[in-house]
This record gives sequence, structure tokens and C-alpha cells, in this order.
Amino acid sequence: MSGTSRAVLATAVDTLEVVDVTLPDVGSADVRVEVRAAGVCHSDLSLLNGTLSPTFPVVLGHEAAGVVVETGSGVLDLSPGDHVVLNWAPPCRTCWFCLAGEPWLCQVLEGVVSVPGGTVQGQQVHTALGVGAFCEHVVLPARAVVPVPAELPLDVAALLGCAVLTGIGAVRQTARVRSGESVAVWGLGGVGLSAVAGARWAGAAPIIAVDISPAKEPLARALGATHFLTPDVPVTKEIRRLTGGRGVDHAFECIGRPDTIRTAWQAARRGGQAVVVGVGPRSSEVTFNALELFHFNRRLTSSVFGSGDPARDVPMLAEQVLAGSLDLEPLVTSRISLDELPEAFDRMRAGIGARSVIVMDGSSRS
Ligand code: PAD
Ligand code: ZN
Repeated sequence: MSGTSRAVLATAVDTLEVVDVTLPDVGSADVRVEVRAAGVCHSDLSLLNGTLSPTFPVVLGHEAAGVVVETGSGVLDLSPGDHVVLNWAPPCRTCWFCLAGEPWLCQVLEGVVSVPGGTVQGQQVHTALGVGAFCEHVVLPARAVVPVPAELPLDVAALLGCAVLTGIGAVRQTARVRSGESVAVWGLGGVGLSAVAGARWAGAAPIIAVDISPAKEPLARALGATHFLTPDVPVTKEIRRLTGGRGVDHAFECIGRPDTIRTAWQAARRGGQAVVVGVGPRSSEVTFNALELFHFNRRLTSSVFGSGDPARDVPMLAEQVLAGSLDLEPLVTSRISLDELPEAFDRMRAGIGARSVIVMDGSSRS
């Protein structure tokens, strides 16, 4: 199958264009997927504004779900019509890290930001994180898609591909939060709100949500936060007051800023842990003095893609959503078209809403 697909292309820093992309042919190990829903993640904004240094021009988008429309001759376990979540980090399953059971650290994926894929008027373009999901179709290796039940709404399914896997995985897999432990989360975008949902699912209490935007309070509470704070109050002091004077067992930073990473670390109890989920730029430094590192005995770690394996975790999360034990519906606060992506980035910069999801109706050219 050939032809062009409409896509949002970042042609340079802070410059977007809607273009027709000619995708590569479907190789024997590949599938072609008609993208039906694609979430707008902060990592897309970080690609657009240059924080993550992609190679331009790049088709943005990496958090998506759709329907398989074509399979390569060697693909035996997927068929046209299957609903799938796209996976921006398909592990190789053969490197040292994969074999050691840490596929989120797969050596082949390390540092992958943009990958050549497709052309626009004969010129090579790249795809964000090897996916490029802000496009009507994608061609990916079959191992980069994960089948999900057709009953799962595709807009919610899309979020399983990044925000939800990351936020819930940070809580349940990286930090291994247990029932009754206290949690605080900084930054209530799709990722932080998913961490809040994961904390509720784990039975954590209290669950303290922190965001600069007061408009996030109802969203945070809908996903399970028991308390909501803005930085207008002395956050660490208030968190200690809510946790018997100690600080939280687990603090999750879901923004990627040195000041909030530092605050999250300070808000953890002695012997507790701070998990950096947000991705900041190389130029941002966080400082600690030697005495406090010793004295507080806290762990400081990061969570890469929720310390998970999409092939295992996406179907498990889909099952929980369908069973009604995980309500992710509040995460989708805007459903938009491809052309409305600039406004979605504006909302993200202003801290409005949770996830904007680009919805495509599937009636497009192919
Ligand atoms: P988002 O922009 O939707 O949400 C960020 C939130 O942080 C917003 O609600 C802001 O209002 C809030 N915020 C901003 N500044 C402050 C501040 N100073 N104090 C308190 N709150 C503030 O982002 P997102 O949820 O899409 O992504 C969050 C981060 O997670 C981002 O850095 C992204 O690149 C990263 C990410 N990490 C992984 C991973 O594997 N660790 C995966 C996907 C995304
Ligand atoms: Zn993402």
C-alpha cells in the first residue's frame, strides 16, 4: 500500500507544519497502523522546543493507538483489524539489560530521540522516538505495537503508550509503593496524574498532589489525590504536617525542573525516596550538600518508562481499565484534530487540562 498521510511536522525549533508524508514500505517484519488517537505528551513539546535535541524535520507524536491495516509477510501474530497501542521503546530482548530483566534500559534504545522515517516531497524526515504518531498512519516493526482488546476506547488506549505506563509504572514498579504508604506527586500533567492514579491503585495514603496551576486540583482529586497544594504554601512544611512530621515515604517529580526535584527530595522522610520522572535539560543542575545526603538517608532515583515492559504492562493495564478498577477517563480533557496541535501545546505551557488527544476518524487516504 502506498500514498501519503497527513502529519504534523516540526521543521525547526518551535515551527510546526501540517504536511503529507510518504511513509516507508511495509517490510517483512513491519506493520502499517492507521492511527486513531494520539496523546500530546510534554516530551513532544521538549522535542519541538529543542530541549531533547531531535534531528529536524521530525514528525512528532509517540503516545498513540490505532488499527493494523497491513502486515509484513513475516508477521504471524498480528492481522489487519487488530487494535494496538504503539510502543516507543520496544526492547531488543537480546542486550545485557534486556537479558537482565531491565528492558526499559535496553541498550539499543539508549539515546534514541528521532529516527529517519518517511519523506516529504522527496526529502527525508525523522519520526519522534521512532514513532511519529501525529500522522494518519505509521509503519513500525511489529514488535513496536502491542495488541489490546477492541472494547478498549482508543483514546484511553493511546495514553497507555506513554503517560500511564510511565506514571503508574513509576509508582508500582520503580518505587514499589505499598498499601498505607504516603506519596506526594509534583506536576499534574498526563504523567503526574497517572502517578496519582497509580498511588490510589496501590492503596497509598495520603496522596498529596502539587502543581503550580490551581486549576489542576479537581483533576488530581478525580484521579485519587487526598490533598492538593500549590507552591504558594511552604510545600515541604505542609507535607510534613500531613505525615506526622516526617515527610512522605515516596516523592515523585513529574516535571523535570531542578527546583521541584530538590523540593521533592526534601519532602521525602528520612530513609524515604524521591523518584525523578520528569525529563529536564542537560543544562539544569540539582545540588545537594554532602552532610544532608548522609543525614537524611534518602534514596534518589529516576524512573525510565515506568521501569516496565510494554508487552507485559499495556495488556495488564488495559484489563484493569476494562474491569473498572482503573478509571483513566478523567485524563483525556481535550479531543482535537491534527491541525489543533499548536493550541494543545499552548494549553500545556499554561498548565491547563490533562491530556489533549488528537483523534483521527480513520476515513483518511492511505
Ligand atoms: P505536562 O506539561 O502535561 O505537565 C506538567 C505539569 O507540571 C503541569 O501540570 C504544570 O502546571 C506543572 N508544573 C510546571 N512547573 C511547575 C512547578 N514549578 N511546580 C509545580 N508544578 C509545575 O507534562 P507531562 O505530564 O506530559 O510530562 C511530565 C514530564 O514527564 C515531562 O518532563 C516529560 O518529558 C516526562 C516524561 N518522562 C517519561 C519517563 O520515561 N520518565 C516518559 C514520558 C514523559
Ligand atoms: Zn511521552
